[in-house]
Amino acid sequence: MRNLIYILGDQLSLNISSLEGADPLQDVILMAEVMEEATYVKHHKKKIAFIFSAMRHFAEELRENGYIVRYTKLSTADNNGTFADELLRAVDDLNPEKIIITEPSEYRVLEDVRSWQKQISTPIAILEDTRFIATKQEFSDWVKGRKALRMEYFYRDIRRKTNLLMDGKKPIGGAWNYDSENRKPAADDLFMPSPLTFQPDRITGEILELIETRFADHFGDVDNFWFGVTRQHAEAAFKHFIASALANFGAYQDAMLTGQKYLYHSVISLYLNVGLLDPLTMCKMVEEAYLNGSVPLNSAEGFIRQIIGWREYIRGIYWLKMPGYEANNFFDTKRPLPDFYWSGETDMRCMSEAIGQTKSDAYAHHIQRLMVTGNFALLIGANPSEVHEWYLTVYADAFEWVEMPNTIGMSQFADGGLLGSKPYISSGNYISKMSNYCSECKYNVKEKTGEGACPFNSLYWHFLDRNSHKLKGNPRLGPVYRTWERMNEDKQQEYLKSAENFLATLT
Ligand code: FAD
Ligand code: DLZ
Ligand code: SF4
Repeated sequence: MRNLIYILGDQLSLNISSLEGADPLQDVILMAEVMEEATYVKHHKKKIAFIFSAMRHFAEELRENGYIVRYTKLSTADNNGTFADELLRAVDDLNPEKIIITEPSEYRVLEDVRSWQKQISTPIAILEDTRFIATKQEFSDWVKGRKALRMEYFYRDIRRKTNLLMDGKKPIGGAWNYDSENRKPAADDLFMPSPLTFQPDRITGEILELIETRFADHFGDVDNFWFGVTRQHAEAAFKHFIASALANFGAYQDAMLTGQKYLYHSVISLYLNVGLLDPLTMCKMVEEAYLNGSVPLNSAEGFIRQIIGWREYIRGIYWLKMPGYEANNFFDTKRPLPDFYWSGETDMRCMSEAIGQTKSDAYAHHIQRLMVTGNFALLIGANPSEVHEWYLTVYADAFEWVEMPNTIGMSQFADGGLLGSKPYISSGNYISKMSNYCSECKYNVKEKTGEGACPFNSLYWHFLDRNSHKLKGNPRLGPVYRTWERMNEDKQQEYLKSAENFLATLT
């Protein structure tokens, strides 16, 4: 036998670099469901079901393309439970000339892969992951000589590089972004699309049974599994998004509504992150929808920016700062995450909605993650590494390279402002403006202090007051601090006392 090609659970792409030049007659592809990966955090049940099912369907796709696949199921009798053990077993059985693997997306696994050569004499080739638009090298070149690493400037370079929505050297429409048009609250009577759903087939059915027995103590519901698990599913889901939701994506990107889990979001991050969709192809489809007049520019540009801007930038930051990024704790906070992050049982309507749908569907959209659960964790002074572990556990799209900078950097400001120019914090007012949650909440968003008042209101000032030595010099927070200082002392004390009382109730 010639080469043994190892494909990991988020490398489910036919154009993955490890398959380039593969010989279906002589090479063997190795894929393995391993307990170590399924339990390094106690992933949401639907996330494990999705990944295992997508892996098994990808193995079928490879076989249909003529490849020989050695696939270890979790239930295989001699599965020793780690990537390395499965490799050693395969090498013993097959005696390959060479092992080929595309570099893992996470530092933790990359370190593991790098250590294999010490245990094995067969040469191991670790290839670059070419499925991103910017290479790691391009990102570190972009960083050189810059004082601030703001996404916007990186994004503009990638727009130029990809030529997406460009008119020569200028952005189509004359502006690089249309954020000012993209902050509308949604009304309940608007037509609400929903993502394409899929019935579990025999393969997924078998996995769902496995999850019920082997991962019963993991977070989340496994019933009503509706995710796509094949490339065809993912492509159909994305086309459905373009046809039914993209036009409104821009305007209502930041909106939240009770009972509406998805609004006009694409719900494709899970497919994209495991390799069932290709980022550049997706952006070209969105550009085409704009050029043929089906969607407005603010939506097309807004969506493309998420993919070629935020997603690529976040990956760049991860590799720039690993290892060690996870240990950042700028505010030096230690509070454990309250139990209701796992149960969803809280009187705060915004939190119970966001956590409830996280539990049922392993999904919440960006503003729920950033301005509800993330905002609350930051305001109460939760330990950022616990917050990071929560986000990594609960979302179907969560892989450390994308989750960690979003949590440690964007949401918790634990890196002290490498990624964001100020902390994403708000009082209840922002949530009230962007959602209808408050009208159904036990707390009163208009009340500033006292038992019935929205907790976000006093926590907001408590956060600013207790961190003023670290934040007061931040020019973007100047006006807020001036408002705080103008308040009379009794009022300030009322806020602080109210927040203290609330914090004392948290378990
Ligand atoms: P849409 O709103 O439809 O956006 C389209 C696509 O843009 C997404 O599918 C995603 O691929 C990309 N995108 C948008 N924003 C970001 C971003 N900030 N970073 C990277 N890509 C982005 N995204 C993940 O893919 N995995 C994570 O583990 C993850 N963890 C997050 C944790 C926190 C605290 C926060 C604030 C954000 C996190 N995000 C994460 C980013 C974002 O919330 C999700 O990508 C998005 O909600 C996925 O839903 P969607 O597919 O409907 O996205
Ligand atoms: C997330 C995940 C899970 C739950 N299980 C597996 C698995 O059993 N086998 C596998 O190859 N990949 C799995 N994954 C995805 C990996 O964690 C992902 O490929 C690595 O994080 C890459 O660094
Ligand atoms: Fe959330 Fe406060 Fe509104 Fe209740 S009143 S939903 S706690 S923002």
